[in-house]
Amino acid sequence: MASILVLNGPNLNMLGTREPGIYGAATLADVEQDCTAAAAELGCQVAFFQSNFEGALVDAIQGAMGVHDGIVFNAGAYTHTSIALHDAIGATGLPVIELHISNVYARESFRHKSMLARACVGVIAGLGTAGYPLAVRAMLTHLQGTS
Ligand code: CA2
Repeated sequence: MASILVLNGPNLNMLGTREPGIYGAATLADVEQDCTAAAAELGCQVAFFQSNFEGALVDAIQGAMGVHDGIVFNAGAYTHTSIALHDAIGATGLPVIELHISNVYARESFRHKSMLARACVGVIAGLGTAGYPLAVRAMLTHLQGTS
Protein backbone atom coordinates (compact mmCIF):
# COMPACT_ATOMS: atom_id res chain seq x y z
CA MET A 1 0.00 0.00 0.00
CA ALA A 2 1.42 3.40 -0.97
CA SER A 3 2.37 5.75 1.85
CA ILE A 4 2.30 9.52 1.49
CA LEU A 5 3.89 12.00 3.90
CA VAL A 6 2.05 15.31 4.31
CA LEU A 7 4.73 17.74 5.40
CA ASN A 8 4.07 21.26 6.66
CA GLY A 9 6.54 24.03 7.30
CA PRO A 10 6.70 27.20 9.38
CA ASN A 11 3.60 28.74 10.92
CA LEU A 12 1.22 26.16 9.49
CA ASN A 13 0.63 24.98 13.07
CA MET A 14 -1.25 28.32 13.36
CA LEU A 15 -3.90 27.33 10.81
CA GLY A 16 -7.43 28.14 11.91
CA THR A 17 -6.30 30.55 14.62
CA ARG A 18 -5.28 33.66 12.63
CA GLU A 19 -5.74 35.16 9.14
CA PRO A 20 -8.84 33.10 8.22
CA GLY A 21 -9.36 35.42 5.22
CA ILE A 22 -6.17 34.06 3.65
CA TYR A 23 -5.77 30.56 5.10
CA GLY A 24 -9.35 29.59 6.06
CA ALA A 25 -10.89 28.38 9.31
CA ALA A 26 -9.66 24.78 9.30
CA THR A 27 -6.96 23.85 11.80
CA LEU A 28 -3.97 21.66 10.93
CA ALA A 29 -5.73 18.83 12.81
CA ASP A 30 -8.79 19.32 10.53
CA VAL A 31 -6.50 19.18 7.47
CA GLU A 32 -4.91 15.98 8.74
CA GLN A 33 -8.36 14.47 9.34
CA ASP A 34 -9.40 15.35 5.75
CA CYS A 35 -6.23 13.72 4.38
CA THR A 36 -6.76 10.62 6.52
CA ALA A 37 -10.35 10.32 5.20
CA ALA A 38 -9.15 10.75 1.60
CA ALA A 39 -6.42 8.14 2.11
CA ALA A 40 -8.92 5.65 3.57
CA GLU A 41 -11.18 6.17 0.55
CA LEU A 42 -8.25 5.81 -1.87
CA GLY A 43 -6.64 2.85 -0.10
CA CYS A 44 -3.31 4.44 0.75
CA GLN A 45 -1.53 5.39 3.96
CA VAL A 46 -0.84 8.92 5.06
CA ALA A 47 1.50 10.33 7.71
CA PHE A 48 2.02 13.87 8.97
CA PHE A 49 4.82 16.10 10.20
CA GLN A 50 5.03 19.85 10.82
CA SER A 51 8.01 21.91 11.86
CA ASN A 52 8.96 25.56 12.07
CA PHE A 53 12.63 24.62 11.56
CA GLU A 54 14.23 24.31 8.13
CA GLY A 55 16.69 21.61 9.25
CA ALA A 56 13.91 19.50 10.75
CA LEU A 57 12.13 19.64 7.38
CA VAL A 58 15.35 18.55 5.62
CA ASP A 59 15.56 15.65 8.13
CA ALA A 60 11.92 14.74 7.49
CA ILE A 61 12.48 14.64 3.71
CA GLN A 62 15.61 12.49 4.11
CA GLY A 63 13.80 10.30 6.65
CA ALA A 64 10.99 9.66 4.19
CA MET A 65 13.34 7.62 1.98
CA GLY A 66 12.41 3.97 2.17
CA VAL A 67 9.46 4.79 4.44
CA HIS A 68 7.09 6.82 2.26
CA ASP A 69 6.50 6.78 -1.49
CA GLY A 70 5.77 10.47 -1.99
CA ILE A 71 5.47 13.79 -0.16
CA VAL A 72 2.81 16.51 -0.20
CA PHE A 73 4.77 19.54 0.95
CA ASN A 74 3.62 22.96 2.09
CA ALA A 75 6.98 24.48 2.92
CA GLY A 76 5.38 27.80 3.92
CA ALA A 77 7.72 30.77 3.56
CA TYR A 78 10.73 28.43 3.07
CA THR A 79 9.23 27.74 -0.37
CA HIS A 80 10.54 31.12 -1.45
CA THR A 81 13.99 30.94 0.14
CA SER A 82 15.28 27.43 0.75
CA ILE A 83 17.91 25.91 -1.50
CA ALA A 84 18.43 23.33 1.30
CA LEU A 85 14.87 22.04 0.90
CA HIS A 86 15.24 22.03 -2.90
CA ASP A 87 18.42 19.97 -2.55
CA ALA A 88 16.82 17.58 -0.03
CA ILE A 89 13.99 16.85 -2.46
CA GLY A 90 16.48 16.24 -5.25
CA ALA A 91 18.70 14.07 -3.03
CA THR A 92 15.92 11.66 -2.04
CA GLY A 93 14.46 11.33 -5.53
CA LEU A 94 11.02 10.97 -3.94
CA PRO A 95 8.14 12.59 -5.85
CA VAL A 96 6.98 15.77 -4.13
CA ILE A 97 3.89 17.88 -4.78
CA GLU A 98 4.33 21.50 -3.68
CA LEU A 99 1.19 22.80 -2.05
CA HIS A 100 -0.05 26.25 -1.04
CA ILE A 101 -3.34 27.07 0.59
CA SER A 102 -3.39 30.59 -0.83
CA ASN A 103 -2.90 31.66 -4.43
CA VAL A 104 0.68 32.81 -4.01
CA TYR A 105 0.60 34.34 -7.52
CA ALA A 106 -2.17 36.74 -6.47
CA ARG A 107 -0.14 37.94 -3.47
CA GLU A 108 3.14 39.82 -2.90
CA SER A 109 5.78 39.40 -5.60
CA PHE A 110 8.19 37.71 -3.13
CA ARG A 111 5.72 34.79 -3.03
CA HIS A 112 5.80 34.37 -6.82
CA LYS A 113 9.17 32.63 -6.79
CA SER A 114 9.47 29.03 -5.58
CA MET A 115 12.86 27.50 -4.90
CA LEU A 116 11.19 24.08 -4.76
CA ALA A 117 8.92 23.90 -7.81
CA ARG A 118 11.53 22.68 -10.29
CA ALA A 119 12.30 19.71 -8.02
CA CYS A 120 8.60 18.84 -7.68
CA VAL A 121 6.29 16.81 -9.90
CA GLY A 122 3.58 19.48 -9.63
CA VAL A 123 2.17 22.41 -7.71
CA ILE A 124 -1.27 23.01 -6.19
CA ALA A 125 -2.01 26.56 -5.03
CA GLY A 126 -4.99 28.72 -4.16
CA LEU A 127 -7.60 26.03 -3.50
CA GLY A 128 -7.62 26.55 0.25
CA THR A 129 -7.05 23.69 2.67
CA ALA A 130 -9.13 21.51 0.31
CA GLY A 131 -5.91 21.36 -1.71
CA TYR A 132 -4.38 18.90 0.77
CA PRO A 133 -6.68 15.91 0.12
CA LEU A 134 -6.59 16.82 -3.59
CA ALA A 135 -2.80 16.63 -3.45
CA VAL A 136 -2.93 13.23 -1.70
CA ARG A 137 -5.18 12.02 -4.53
CA ALA A 138 -2.88 13.52 -7.17
CA MET A 139 0.19 11.92 -5.55
CA LEU A 140 -1.45 8.51 -5.53
CA THR A 141 -2.37 8.90 -9.21
CA HIS A 142 1.24 9.91 -9.92
CA LEU A 143 2.59 6.89 -8.00
CA GLN A 144 0.24 4.51 -9.80
CA GLY A 145 1.48 5.88 -13.11
CA THR A 146 5.11 5.29 -12.19
CA SER A 147 4.90 1.84 -10.56
O1 CA2 B 1 -0.42 29.61 0.97
C1 CA2 B 1 0.35 28.86 1.60
O2 CA2 B 1 0.05 27.73 1.94
C2 CA2 B 1 1.73 29.39 2.02
O3 CA2 B 1 2.66 28.31 1.84
C3 CA2 B 1 1.62 29.78 3.47
C4 CA2 B 1 2.87 30.45 4.03
C5 CA2 B 1 3.34 31.56 3.12
O4 CA2 B 1 4.57 32.09 3.59
C6 CA2 B 1 3.51 31.10 1.68
O5 CA2 B 1 3.90 32.21 0.89
C7 CA2 B 1 2.20 30.55 1.15
C8 CA2 B 1 2.59 31.02 5.40
C9 CA2 B 1 1.98 30.07 6.38
C10 CA2 B 1 1.42 30.86 7.51
O6 CA2 B 1 0.36 30.14 8.06
C11 CA2 B 1 -0.47 30.79 8.91
C12 CA2 B 1 -1.65 30.16 9.20
C13 CA2 B 1 -2.54 30.78 10.03
C14 CA2 B 1 -2.25 32.00 10.60
C15 CA2 B 1 -1.07 32.62 10.31
C16 CA2 B 1 -0.16 32.01 9.47
